[in-house]
Amino acid sequence: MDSYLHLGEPVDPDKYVVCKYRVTTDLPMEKAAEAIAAEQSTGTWTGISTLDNEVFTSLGARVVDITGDTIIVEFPIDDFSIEVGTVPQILSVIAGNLFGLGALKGVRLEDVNFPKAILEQYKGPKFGADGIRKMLGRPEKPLVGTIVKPKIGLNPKKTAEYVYEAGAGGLTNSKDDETLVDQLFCPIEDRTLAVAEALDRLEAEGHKMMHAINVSTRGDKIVELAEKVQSWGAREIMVDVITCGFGAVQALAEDPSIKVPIHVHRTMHGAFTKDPLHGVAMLPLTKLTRMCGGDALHIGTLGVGKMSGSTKEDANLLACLGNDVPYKSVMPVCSGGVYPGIVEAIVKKAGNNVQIQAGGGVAGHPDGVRAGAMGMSQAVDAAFLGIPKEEYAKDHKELAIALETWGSK
Ligand code: CAP
Ligand code: MG
Repeated sequence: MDSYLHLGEPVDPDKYVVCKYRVTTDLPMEKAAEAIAAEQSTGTWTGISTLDNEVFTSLGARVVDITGDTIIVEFPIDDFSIEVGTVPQILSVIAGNLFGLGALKGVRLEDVNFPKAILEQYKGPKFGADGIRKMLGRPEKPLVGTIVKPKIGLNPKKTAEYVYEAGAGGLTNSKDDETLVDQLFCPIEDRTLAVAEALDRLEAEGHKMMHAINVSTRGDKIVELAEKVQSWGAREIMVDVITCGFGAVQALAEDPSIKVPIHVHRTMHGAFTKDPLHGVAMLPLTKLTRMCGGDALHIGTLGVGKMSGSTKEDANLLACLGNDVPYKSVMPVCSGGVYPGIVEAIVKKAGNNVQIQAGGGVAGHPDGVRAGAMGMSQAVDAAFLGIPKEEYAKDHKELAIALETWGSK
C-alpha cells in the first residue's frame, strides 16, 4: 500500500476538503501526519486486509504539506456524505478521533476550506448582516446591543423593562443570556410576550430594535419552540451552536416557518478553542455556522474585551463577511467584557459592519440601564464619526460617566 504522504503535490480545491492542523508530537512529523490521515480516512493503527488499493487511492486522505508544526491534509470529496448538509459527519472526518490519538501531544484544527460542490449543499443565512440592518433601518453604523443582566433572575416584566430602557437609550439590539431559556422565574412565553410589547412601544415611539429570545433546547424540540416564540412576537431568536449543534442552527435556518434572524451564541467554545496547541480554532466553526445559516455570530472582541482572544479573530471576521462563499454575510458580534471605553478600539480593528454589545457595560452604569445604553450608543456614534471618545464625551454626559467609571483602552 502506498503512503498517505503526497508532499508537494498540487492541491485541487474542487476535489478535496483542505484542512490545516497544528501538531505537537515527539514522533517525526511525517509519521504523525500519516497517523492523522489514516485515522481520519481509510486506515487505523495497523494494516488491514479489507482495504484494497482502489479504496485507498480514491478515499485516502493526503498529506500535501508539512511546514514546521503545521500540516495540510486534504480529504477527497467522496469521503463526505452525499446527503445534503451533514455537518456532524463532516466534523467526524476533519475533527474527530484525531484529538485522542495517543501518539500526539496535541493537535488543533486551524482552518478548513470546502470545495464548491459541498458549499452548494448549504443555504447560508436567510437574512445575514444586510437583512438585519434592513430590518433595523440602520444601513451603516455599527449595531449596538446589550445582554440582559443579571444573566438569570429577572422576571418577564423586569426583563421587558430592561429591554425598553435599553432601546430608549438608543440600542438597536438586545438578547437573552445563554443560561436563560425557560426557567420558573422567567417563563419563555411570558418573557417573549412582555419583550414584544416593549419593542412595539419603542417602535411606536420611532425606535426600531430587536431582542433575541434564547431557544436553545433539545434537538427534536428546537424548531417547535422557535415557532412558538415567533408566534408570541419574537423578532429574533438565539441558539447556542456548540451546545445545540450545527444541525440545530441549520434546522432553524432552513425551516420555512422561521421568519426571524438567528443570533448564534457559542458558549462552551472555549473548551476547545482556547488552547493554541489542541482543539479546534474558531475559524472552522465560523465557516460552518455561516454554511448552516446563522445570521449573527459571536466572534470575540479582537483581543480587547474580557474573553481571551487574539489577532486570529480577524480571520473570523473575514469568515463572517468575506465574499468567497456563495452565502449572505453573517453579522459579526463583538461581545464579552465590552464597555464604552473600548468601543473605539473595537471599531478600529473590526470596522463598522459589526454588532457591538455590552451586558455589564450597560447594566453597570452608575445611572442605570438607560444611561448605560446611552453611553454605549454615544461611544459607537463617536467611533463611527471618527471623533475621539474623550472629545465626544465633553457634551455627552452618559459617555463621560462611563469613561470615568471603567476607563478606556
Ligand atoms: C457578555 C456575555 C457573552 C460573552 C461570551 C457574557 O456579557 O453575555 O456570553 O460575550 O463570550 O455573559 O459574558 P458582558 P463570546 O458584556 O457582561 O461581558 O462572545 O466571546 O463567546
Ligand atoms: Mg452571555
